[in-house]
Amino acid sequence: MIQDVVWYTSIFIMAALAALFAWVAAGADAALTNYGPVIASAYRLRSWLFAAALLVLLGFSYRSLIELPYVSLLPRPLGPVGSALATGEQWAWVVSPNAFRVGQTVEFKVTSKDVNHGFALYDPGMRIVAQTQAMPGYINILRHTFSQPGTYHVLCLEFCGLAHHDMKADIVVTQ
Ligand SMILES: [Cu+2]
Repeated sequence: MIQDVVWYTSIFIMAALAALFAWVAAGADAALTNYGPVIASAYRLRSWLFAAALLVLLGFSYRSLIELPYVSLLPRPLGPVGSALATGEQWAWVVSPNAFRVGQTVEFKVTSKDVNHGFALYDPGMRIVAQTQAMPGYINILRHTFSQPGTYHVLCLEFCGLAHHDMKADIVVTQ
């Protein structure tokens, strides 16, 4: 249905454009010999368009750069920030410490002992709430504020070998 509407609309617009081109072509040999004023006004319009485009570009650049450094976009902790080290290896997660309080913001320092892993944090209802890469030789910072009590789970999101599915760790969050 919608395809038909788009199709007939396109046909109509193309036919109208073709008719316009034919009309301009038919009148092309009519006497219009003084192009000077036309060229001058076209150049004026072009200058205005360039200035407008520059203004828009500068506006968007300012708006996107003002947030730098983007660290400020991390969720603002309500209280003190806890810290935990999360290390992935074939095939386990070691998260230390692994017990936190509700409302606590935890800064996970995520790394790997061997190959790339995907650090994924799941809430007690098995909904993913945060994730980052775990890479050997790098530490990625992941902040999460625990909003409900229960047992959270850490799983691997990147296929890393035979027992990839066995990479599980628990994090207990209490009131
Ligand atoms: Cu893995």
